[in-house]
This record gives sequence, structure tokens and C-alpha cells, in this order.
Amino acid sequence: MPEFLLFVAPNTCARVPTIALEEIGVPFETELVRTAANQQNSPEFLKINPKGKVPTLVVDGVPLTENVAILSWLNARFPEANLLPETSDAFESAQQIADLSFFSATVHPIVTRVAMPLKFIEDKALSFEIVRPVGIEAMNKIMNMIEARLADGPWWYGDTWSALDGYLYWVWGRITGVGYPGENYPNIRRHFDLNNERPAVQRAMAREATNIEVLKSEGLYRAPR
Ligand SMILES: N[C@@H](CCC(=O)N[C@@H](CS)C(=O)NCC(=O)O)C(=O)O
Repeated sequence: MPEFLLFVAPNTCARVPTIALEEIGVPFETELVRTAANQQNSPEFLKINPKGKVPTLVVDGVPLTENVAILSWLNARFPEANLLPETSDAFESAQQIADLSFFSATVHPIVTRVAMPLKFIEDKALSFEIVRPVGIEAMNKIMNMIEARLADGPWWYGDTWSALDGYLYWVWGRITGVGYPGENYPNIRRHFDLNNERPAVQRAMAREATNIEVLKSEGLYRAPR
């Protein structure tokens, strides 16, 4: 087994640690979880992550789950990669945890309402007519806040890219990929374009594209809609 093995699925929040690992530049492998075949809930995968979720980073055979934990640990393990800005005291560190938790616990559930409304109501028509609009409304409030924050610099923390920018990149790509109207957010659109120029982001997206091809060849790819 490689030292770092990341369980992923295309278009999911596993994109965030994939980008982080590419930014670090450490060798790692990804293992595709076929969510359309419910592989995340298979006995084999549940042994690795009983929550049945990606991302799961297996480090020397031991799993670590949750984006907040994975990104925080990668930052501590590879400080030279500057995934998060250095902090000078416990309060500043807690502020960083607040930022990571904001994406994980506040933004992500709204992404799910926008991008995967069927998770909330089985009736397809109702899910797109009711859940998605409610998600979009909640997302507008979040995006207004982020748009204002990015006016001070291209990145979440101003001049320097951080793992939070990888998180926002995933959120924006995921929601605009299903038609979230993004025209009122020029700062966030610029942020997305700048991310796309980063070689690490390009490498992460190339890994994802390879996995999408695998899923297509197996008839297991569900394109966002
Ligand atoms: N709080 C977790 C959320 C993980 C999560 O919800 N992952 C989704 C993909 S974005 C997943 O694995 N979904 C599969 C399922 O729910 O069956 C984190 O931040 O890592």
C-alpha cells in the first residue's frame, strides 16, 4: 500500500484534498469509489470509513476522514507547503478551524441541496422544484459574503493561496456545474479562473478526468445536472 492513499469519487468534495496533496507535491495514489454502485456503503469500504463517505485518506494503512481533519493534518505534516497560513496563537488557529468548518459544515450541506436535491426528496420533479431553489436562496447569502471577502485579494486569505481556496474552487465548480447563476459574482469567478491556472489544480482535475473515463467505461458515470 502507498504511504498516502486517497479514496475519491469525481465531482465530490474529495477534490479538495486531491488539490491539497497535489499542491504539497508528495506522491499519493487515489482509489475510485463507485458511488453509482453504492460502493461507499459496501462492507469493504465501511471497514475503512464506517461513515461511508469520501474523502478518506489512508496514511500508512490508517484512515483519516473529514476534510477539516485531513486538511489540518496535511498542513501540520507538510508545513513547508503552506496549505494554511502560519498562526501565532491558539486563537488564530481556532479561527482557521472556523474557516474550514464553515466550508465543511455550513457551505457543503447547501451545495448538496443545490447539486443533489434528490438526496432530500425522492420525487424527482419536487426535488428540482422545491429543494434546489431553497438551496440556491441559501447559497446566495453565502456567496454574497464570499464575494465581499474576495474584494480584498484574489484568495481567501488575501495574497496567498490556501486550502480554503481549493474548497471554494470545488464549491463553485459544483454549483455552477448544475446551473447556479454565477454572473453576479465577478470576484468568485476570477478566483475560479485563477485556480484553474494552477498546475496542482490541473493535475487534480486530470486525475478526476481519468476516473470519469473509468466510470463511463463501466456505465457508472452520473454527470451533474
Ligand atoms: N463532512 C464530510 C462530508 C463528506 C461527504 O459528504 N462526502 C460525500 C461526497 S461530497 C459522500 O461521500 N457522499 C456519499 C454518500 O453520502 O453516500 C467531509 O467534509 O469530508
